[in-house]
Amino acid sequence: MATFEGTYNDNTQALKLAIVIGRFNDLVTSKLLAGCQDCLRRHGVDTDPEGTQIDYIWVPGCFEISLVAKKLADSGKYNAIICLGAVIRGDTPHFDYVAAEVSKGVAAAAFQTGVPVIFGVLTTDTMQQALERAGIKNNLGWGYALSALEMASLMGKI
Ligand code: INI
Repeated sequence: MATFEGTYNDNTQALKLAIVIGRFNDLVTSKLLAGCQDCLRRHGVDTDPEGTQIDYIWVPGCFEISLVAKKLADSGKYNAIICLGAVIRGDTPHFDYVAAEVSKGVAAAAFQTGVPVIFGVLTTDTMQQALERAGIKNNLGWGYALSALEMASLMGKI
């Protein structure tokens, strides 16, 4: 029997990635994107929007992310897709609907297509908590990029 593991530096200059970003709460999502790009650049990926390795797709909000992620995954063009969004709890149940749909939808896009689709969506109670996770303390965008690199590598091995 064997052990399979993805790595972070597996021919990264040949990867094709898509990043889907929700414009809602873009104070947060643009910071997640910057963290994501920083990580990818440091692992050898060309993050230039005019380059050949990453397509960037902005959508209105998290609710729209899954549809676009599924369409991108269906195209067969990408080794991994990273979804970035921020759902912040307000005074109404809206948060619950949006958070539930995006989490189910991202999982379904990956499961139905076999393409890694990374769930880079913050779900927090406050804007402060979201900003802390988007760079004030830590930038989770970095980790989402690492997950994409690892899964793209792993899917090529198993
Ligand atoms: N979209 C988000 O990305 N984050 C949110 O916190 C949010 N809230 O709370 O309303 C949100 N709503 C918009 C939603 O994603 C859709 O864009 C909109 O409903 C149109 O379909």
